[in-house]
Amino acid sequence: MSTTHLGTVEDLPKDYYEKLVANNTLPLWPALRAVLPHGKPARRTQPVIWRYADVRPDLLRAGELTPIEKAERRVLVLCNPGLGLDNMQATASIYIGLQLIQPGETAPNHKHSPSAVRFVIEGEGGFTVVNGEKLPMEKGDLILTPPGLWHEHGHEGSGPVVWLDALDLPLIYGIDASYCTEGTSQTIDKVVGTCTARYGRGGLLPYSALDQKTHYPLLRFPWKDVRAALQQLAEVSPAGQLVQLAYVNPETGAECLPTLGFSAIMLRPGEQIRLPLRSASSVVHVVEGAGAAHVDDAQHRFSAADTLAIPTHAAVTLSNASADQPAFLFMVDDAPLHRKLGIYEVFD
Ligand code: GTQ
Repeated sequence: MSTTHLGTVEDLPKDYYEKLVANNTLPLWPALRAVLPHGKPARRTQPVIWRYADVRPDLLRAGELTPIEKAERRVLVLCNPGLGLDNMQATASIYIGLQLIQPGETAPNHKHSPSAVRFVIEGEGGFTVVNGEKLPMEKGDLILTPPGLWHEHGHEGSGPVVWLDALDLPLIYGIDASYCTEGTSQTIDKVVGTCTARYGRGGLLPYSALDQKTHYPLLRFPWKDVRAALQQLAEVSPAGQLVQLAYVNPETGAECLPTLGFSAIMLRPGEQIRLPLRSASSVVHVVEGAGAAHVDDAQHRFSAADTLAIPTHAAVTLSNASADQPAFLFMVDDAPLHRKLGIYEVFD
């Protein structure tokens, strides 16, 4: 049974309603259907696309206008218009920014309660230091900066380095739990390549990991490995099956951060494929290739380095525009959060 005729504010005596408000109270029933709509969420998130060709010149200009010392992090935030441009939300739970660092610049050491990752878009010579380990940033690499771990960025190459930041900031800020601590530069106490050497091969772990788990063992996922793994997976996947790899914690096999999930998708030449319709929201970033995305009633053409917001409960079809080259996508979602909350659903 569904109630369709709930009482409104206008049904109530004005003085009664004003007294409720004066006492910091409200009647639920006029607003009940807004917060508990039937069947599926009332989504404010729009399926928007941010084209790299539009954002890149503005980001490079920020490099001229604002010295790094005046920015701490030189970032243009991708804001979903459906969620209010001031709120720094690509989807309701996911923050996305494009960060620029120029040669010789450093983004100082800090740690914070939100979880963050970097996904490298262009440039060579960038690095992030996490937990005393210097992590090289090559195009397409995923670098984790888990909640509460110190991290700082630098650039030893030439030309601009740009990466995509994904954070659970809207969630952590929304529960009044977002804060940051600044620190002096970290002492690097590990050899470059340590965590990928120890944990970077699926199915193999340092023997000691059987008895002693590390909280966040693998902090860098090189794109060259992900791309090769996708191609291998594609070879054994029948046509019509989505070629998608999850980035996981190699010790547990579970998602690598508490709230945000990461995956990579390969669209085979000419492939058109539906994503499972599910409760989670996501952001898709184009690593390589071009194509189109149908998201509910919207359609967007995409090309390399574009970024697309996908609302919760959205029907998504992706297609590769090339008949002879694969396309590669990186996806951030809030599925780990949904799973922890017990609200994760796949509808087909
Ligand atoms: O690089 O640590 O886009 O702390 C927003 C907040 C990047 C970072 C962002 C941050 C960072």
